[in-house]
Amino acid sequence: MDVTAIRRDFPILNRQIHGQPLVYLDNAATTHKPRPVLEAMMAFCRDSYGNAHRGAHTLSDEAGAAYEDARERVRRFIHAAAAREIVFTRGTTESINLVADSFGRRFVEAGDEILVTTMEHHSNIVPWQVLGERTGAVLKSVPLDDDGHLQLDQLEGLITERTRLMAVTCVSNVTGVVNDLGHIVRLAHERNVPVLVDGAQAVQHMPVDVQALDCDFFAFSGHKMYADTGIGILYGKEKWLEAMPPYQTGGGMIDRVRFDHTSFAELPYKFEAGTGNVVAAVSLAAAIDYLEGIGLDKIAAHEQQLMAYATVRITALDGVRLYGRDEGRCGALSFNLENIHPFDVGAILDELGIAVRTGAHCAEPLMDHFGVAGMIRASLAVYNTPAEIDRLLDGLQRARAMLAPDLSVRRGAYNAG
Ligand code: C6P
Repeated sequence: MDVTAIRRDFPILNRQIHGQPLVYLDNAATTHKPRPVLEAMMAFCRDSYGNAHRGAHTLSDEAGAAYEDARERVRRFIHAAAAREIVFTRGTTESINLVADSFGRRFVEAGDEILVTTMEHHSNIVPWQVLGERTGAVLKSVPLDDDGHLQLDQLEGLITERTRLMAVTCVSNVTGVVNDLGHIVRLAHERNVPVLVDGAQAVQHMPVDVQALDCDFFAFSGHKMYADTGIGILYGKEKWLEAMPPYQTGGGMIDRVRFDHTSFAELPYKFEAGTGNVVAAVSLAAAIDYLEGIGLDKIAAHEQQLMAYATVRITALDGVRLYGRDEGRCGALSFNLENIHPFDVGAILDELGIAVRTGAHCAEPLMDHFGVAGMIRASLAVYNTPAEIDRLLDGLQRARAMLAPDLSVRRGAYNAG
């Protein structure tokens, strides 16, 4: 894989930040867009823009065709059986809210249980909690070991005859831990419990096959995989989506409207009320083309190599605490420097042109598990390089020298960087 050529596809990587070349290591928050994605959005807006599935004219037809073409590319990308199973949403958060609301109204009652894990992003906790408040269902959570990995030996005991659904992330947005979804789905299905997978931190890093995985729902966002914001996907097995009531109502999701009764459109339109984000859908199709053009396997190999390098270098820092075990870490790597607040490190790194995320990463139960208020997170994409990891390390050494000089002097690293 030619990373130099790939970097040329991303105009924003030429930005200077505070007079320094940008090092962008906040890809788990959102990724940047390559030229083919920017150009596809521009070409659609310039030449074919219209409201999808709404008009009798050519531009509306072209917009509708672009929207459905994007749906079909998403279907192929995650290997779903049918385009009917691909619902456009605003993002992972809306996809999960859709299931919590709609599945919840049809299948969840007081005393039932929803099972999540302690490493989930807030978007895969709060919708279930709110469902519990509305219905009287109970939220349970698979605990973590000291390294922040799932205690899978507890899973069997946590799935009961009242468990209505299990919701679990494929990859942690904090530690980069990749969960053993094959095992989880098998165990849940043995007890007739459907599984929702939060794929927000997976699809950009590894090939995904929802049929091989056999999950019941799979959610992800376009903006974390080189497409635009405002587009996400909910994959759901047809048998569930057919049984679930509409999430939002209004234009586009109806079959027939009378004041005494409304019937709803077929899948997937039943779940797509209002005008969809056609421009972002076009960007998603282009992003999928881009990823597939490089090859998900090649991207995964490049990122794994880079992650191994970053892990070795960060581990070698004095007074560093790295979270999660090294094996199989994917995309994100989080750590703290002894006696230094992560926000201060983030501010100094920004002055040096280096973008990382600091804070709780929308995963407060996970922060509580580790007993910290926040962490520094570096997260990788296809365009990152070992030289950028070196810049990060120089920046971290400089931040530590400024913020904890005693520790640095004691360890002889005051002048580093
Ligand atoms: N995590 C991060 O910096 P949305 O905002 O709907 O596109 O994605 C929500 C979401 C759900 N699940 C996981 C595992 C995620 O990582 C995210 C988004 C970003 O970690 C922004 S908080």
